[in-house]
Amino acid sequence: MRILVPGAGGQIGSELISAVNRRHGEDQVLCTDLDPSRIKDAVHREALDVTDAAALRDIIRRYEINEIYHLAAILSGTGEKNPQLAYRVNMDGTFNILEAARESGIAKVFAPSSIAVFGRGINRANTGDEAPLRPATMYGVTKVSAELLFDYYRDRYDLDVRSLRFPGVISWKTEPGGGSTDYAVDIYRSAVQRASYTSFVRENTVLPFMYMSDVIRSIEELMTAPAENIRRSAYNVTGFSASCAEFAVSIRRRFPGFRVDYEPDFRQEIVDHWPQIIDDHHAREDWDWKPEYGLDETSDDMIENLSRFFTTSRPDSGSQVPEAS
Ligand code: NAD
Ligand code: AKB
Repeated sequence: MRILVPGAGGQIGSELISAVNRRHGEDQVLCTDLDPSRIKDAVHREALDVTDAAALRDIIRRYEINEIYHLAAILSGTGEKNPQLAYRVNMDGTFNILEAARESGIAKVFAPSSIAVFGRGINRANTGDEAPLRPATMYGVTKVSAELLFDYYRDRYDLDVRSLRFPGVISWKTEPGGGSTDYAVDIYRSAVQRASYTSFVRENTVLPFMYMSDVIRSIEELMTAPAENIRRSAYNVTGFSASCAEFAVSIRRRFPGFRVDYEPDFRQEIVDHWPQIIDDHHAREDWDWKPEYGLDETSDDMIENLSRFFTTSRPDSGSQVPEAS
């Protein structure tokens, strides 16, 4: 056994598994989560709470793990409802992963960061890698701290840990897990199921996003890049930027009568601190990052796949795809 994927049942994990299986062979991949029954497409799955350092060490030893994709986390929306939980899972969990990796001589670790590392004092219209890291959420605080730990473990222990600051991730296979950019997934799920959607952020709120195919490719490209090309622990990456109104326009190309109403909630204040446009030129220069999906390509793929799944997910079809909330 070689690869461990903690948090495999989540939005990114549920799709990264297939890519990791393809590259390493599914027999070589152990997928874990709090509730492993949520994990699909895995030959080996187990329950693992990443805050339990002893259990993590035991799994790494038993399965002879030598590479980790650490996806277990509490995201920004859930994190602002329960900052103590976000601190525990994101800080203790990440520290436990890095310590276990150091102790066991793990070859490589991937752990995502987020645009939530940014906050006060940035140029939101062009946020580069070196912009100030002064987040306004507990989620952001834990992501900045994780990045500092990545630097420390790289410098002090020569641990090959690599990270990407993802923007809002858009995908159709698994519902998003409590982030403030979840509206950009929910809007598609509503579009294919009903004629309207009520957004929890304002119409003119612009944020950066990435479609899941680009997310998975960026992880693979980062993780297979030669070590000498990796000049920072965490890289900005982005796909495209759009306002909620622009999502609606893109969706109306396929559903002309689709209506969007706006009832901003506590997540509006969170995203008001985040970048609108990300400068990811370091990723482009160091390991040739280039996104493939813009807004309309994302809309077309989301609508096509969700339409197919919601059609086949009627009670008599046996599909697991959940209803849009
Ligand atoms: P998600 O919420 O969908 O999945 C996270 C998984 O972690 C869940 O399956 C959850 O059960 C699991 N988890 C929570 N607490 C745990 C614990 N104590 N022990 C083990 N597992 C636990 O999140 P995601 O969207 O898949 O995010 C994966 C990573 O990518 C996170 O680090 C997140 O911060 C980062 N990220 C995600 C986005 C996005 O838009 N999805 C954007 C930027 C960064
Ligand atoms: C969230 O909204 O919390 C995530 C993220 C941008 O990190 N989607």
